[in-house]
Amino acid sequence: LKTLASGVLKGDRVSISKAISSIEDRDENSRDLMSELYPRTGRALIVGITGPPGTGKSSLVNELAKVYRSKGKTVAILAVDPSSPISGGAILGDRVRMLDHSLDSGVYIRSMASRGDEGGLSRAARNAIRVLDAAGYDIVIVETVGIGQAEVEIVSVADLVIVVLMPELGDEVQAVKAGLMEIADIFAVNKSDLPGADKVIYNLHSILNSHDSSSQVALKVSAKTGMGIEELANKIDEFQKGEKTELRGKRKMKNLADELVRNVALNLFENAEARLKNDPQFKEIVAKVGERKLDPESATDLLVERLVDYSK
Ligand SMILES: Nc1nc2c(ncn2[C@@H]2O[C@H](COP(=O)(O)OP(=O)(O)OP(=O)(O)O)[C@@H](O)[C@H]2O)c(=O)[nH]1
Ligand SMILES: [Mg+2]
Repeated sequence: LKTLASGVLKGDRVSISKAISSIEDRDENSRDLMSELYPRTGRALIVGITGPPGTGKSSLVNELAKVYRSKGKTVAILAVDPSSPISGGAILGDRVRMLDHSLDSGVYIRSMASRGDEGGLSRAARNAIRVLDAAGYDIVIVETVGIGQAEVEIVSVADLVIVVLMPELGDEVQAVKAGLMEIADIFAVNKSDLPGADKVIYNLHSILNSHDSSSQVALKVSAKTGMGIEELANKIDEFQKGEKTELRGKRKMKNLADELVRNVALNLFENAEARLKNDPQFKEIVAKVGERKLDPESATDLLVERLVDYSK
């Protein structure tokens, strides 16, 4: 294990891949690995990119990576797909587009997909980001597909969140409803080479103006023509250097608190599940509920009492 952690810290790609797999599997090494790596994190800029399917997130990530590489910065890209099981089509598509960087040792690309458990995925993604941070990448970009709560959860660990929209989507309002409004620092209206981008910007501004959103910006970009990409990278830089550090500090602490609460809930759930399955009284209680001698809520209270000693 010591060698795996030190391999990661040296930036060895094989070690990084093994470490992320260990975290995905939550195997017996993953816990010690995280405790060795965590003190060495906190250096990378974590950029979250999310938005509805097909808006051009991967294409933008690809272009952003080019900008950073031209400035000599190293980039790790984590593509997280909460909606599809392992190796869905979208991820395959991402892989193909990312071939632009396949021969560049300054770019590391990894995808993670749901194994049917969203909470588990965002937990694994958070720790995978930490591995990449500890490995020394200057920028860690996390791409998630979609506009749901799972994406919000995954991407909210980022220092900066970019929500990617496009013309003729009509989904701005939906994205806002799904909670992206609060977490977006930059709205990138991609495919602005197509007609209709101004309308999206107009709609966004009217939504932004009705909120306390002084720090949020909306930009027109095109991953296809390269329009606005430099400006997007500059906005990211500004954000990193900007005086919003206090706000970001607060956000980080809130995210950490949320993460710990979720982890505790997940661990308790798994522990309860395992213990109940091996508890002969559990079967009896289920039977009683089946016979209507006990109602489900009272049965639940009874079981919780058996499992948890609140006095501790
Ligand atoms: N016209 C135009 N097409 C673009 C632009 N950016 C991406 N596309 C195209 O849009 C399609 C989707 O691009 P992706 O980068 O895969 O989008 P995505 O948001 O990562 O997609 P998912 O990960 O599946 O949600 C592809 O066919 C791209 O070639 C752009 O700026 N202009
Ligand atoms: Mg994509």
